[in-house]
Amino acid sequence: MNEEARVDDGLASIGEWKVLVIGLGMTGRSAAAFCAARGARVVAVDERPATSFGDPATIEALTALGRNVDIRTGSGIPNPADFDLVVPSPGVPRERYAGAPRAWGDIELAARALRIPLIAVTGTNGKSTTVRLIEAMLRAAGLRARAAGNIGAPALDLVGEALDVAVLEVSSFQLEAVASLRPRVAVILNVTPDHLDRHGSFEAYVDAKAELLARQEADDVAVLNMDDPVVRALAARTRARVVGFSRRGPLRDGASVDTGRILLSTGGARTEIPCDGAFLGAAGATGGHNLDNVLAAFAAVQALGVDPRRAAGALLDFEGLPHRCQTVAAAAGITFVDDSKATNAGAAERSLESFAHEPLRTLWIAGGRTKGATLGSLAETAAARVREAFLIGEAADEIETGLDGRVPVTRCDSIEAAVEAAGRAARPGDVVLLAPGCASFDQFKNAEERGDRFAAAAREWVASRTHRDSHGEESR
Ligand code: UMA
Ligand code: ADP
Repeated sequence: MNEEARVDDGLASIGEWKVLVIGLGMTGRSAAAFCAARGARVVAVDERPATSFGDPATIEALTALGRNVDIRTGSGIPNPADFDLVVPSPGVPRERYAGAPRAWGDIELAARALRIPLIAVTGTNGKSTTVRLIEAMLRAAGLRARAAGNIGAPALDLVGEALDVAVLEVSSFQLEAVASLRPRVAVILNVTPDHLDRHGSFEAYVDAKAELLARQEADDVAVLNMDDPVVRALAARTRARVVGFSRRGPLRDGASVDTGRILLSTGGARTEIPCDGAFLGAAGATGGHNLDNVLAAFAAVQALGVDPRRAAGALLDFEGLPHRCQTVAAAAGITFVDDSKATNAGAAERSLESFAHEPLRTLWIAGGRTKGATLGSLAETAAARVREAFLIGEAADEIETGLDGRVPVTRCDSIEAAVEAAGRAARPGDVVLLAPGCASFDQFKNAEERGDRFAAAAREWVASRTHRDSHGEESR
């Protein structure tokens, strides 16, 4: 069946269906509105009571839905088998809608409705940064591009927009509820243990990520990280043309680096991009993971037929995203870096590698809520690079046990106490790095709030230090 016919079939029937939307967060609200606008009879349910939807904008959005949608809050989930289609929100695990005749998440609905090429990005870390890079690069090349998905704007928001290309950030949760998703360009950045509490095992987590490639065909492109053995192995699970990226060496078909240049090789032709774009330079300077994101983004836009030299213009004013390795305060040679979005061991390890150029110059603030994975090689990296760890939250015991006496540990009740203690221990040339390696939900609303609290405490420390210094008082 050709792509157009399949798309029409899927969405033409929705008007005759009973649809169950589970969850009334941003995804559920967008999905309920989308299905109701196409004539479906929609029941939208959230297990939270109505009283917990306190934010006026959310209540307004729910009220607007109410005209066409049967909204049930604080109630159990009806039998999925009684509906033609179930649209689970990403936070809803599979077993909650077992027995549904069809389970299409918002990404699946959007993929059916959007008649433009999709670039879809997944991976354990770097998705949001890469998606924003790709969006900026496509725009620099003159295309109408917009990013959505797990980045924080529902994919269905893109339907009806005048766009040439959609850039979707897709999480492993969202990939549990796809059926026909076939991105023109699929990007997999890296896969290291995360969300194992939800998926049950690393293998199941990898399988979810592989869904992005599963229905691609020979005229599609899979952009894969050749430096990551798990991702490299996924090449065997797609029919798409594989384009690699690597920081370690040149590739026949893909993106790599050479001194001062990015090399893009495709079908025997080679394009060289000088590393003089500001973000390119910064990515190179930290030596690290952002270079992966830049390489992946170049490979993705080139796969869509965009001239990478035009796209490179976007890197001049791309500043990276907040809470990802962001310097938030500095004084007396001591730098405070907010990498609150490092919510798993893999991201925290890359972070320690980026900032600890000299061994033992890093004072590391870590901890929070774990997601079922162990520290793994993060413990060795910390032992080699961290002078002292300041542990917060539920996971403090587990991290201290994992470090096994190789790094001195101070327990702190709050992030403010951790900044204070790290500030006391800091010497000129040190980095106080928040790279928690854990989710934030034990002590904060989200990772953004955790990062903001860290930054505020760091600025306060800097202000009081400057005050003490200017009054000639003892600073330590
Ligand atoms: N709910 C139920 N029953 C359940 C589970 C949830 O009723 O079994 C209800 C909750 O009470 C709540 C609603 O569902 O009211 C929340 O749904 P949700 O958790 O799916 O959240 P959304 O607001 O729809 O946001 C989701 C993503 N959330 C999750 O994956 C948990 C957002 O990613 C994403 O930005 C948004 O869709 C738009 O695509 C967040 C995230 O943490 C940022 N993602 C994970 C990550 O990046 O690591 C995967
Ligand atoms: P995601 O959307 O996958 O969570 P982000 O771009 O928001 O990715 O970054 C999340 C965390 O991962 C941050 O701590 C960031 O410093 C780190 N990070 C970014 N890119 C990479 C990468 N390519 N590899 C490993 N870690 C990365």
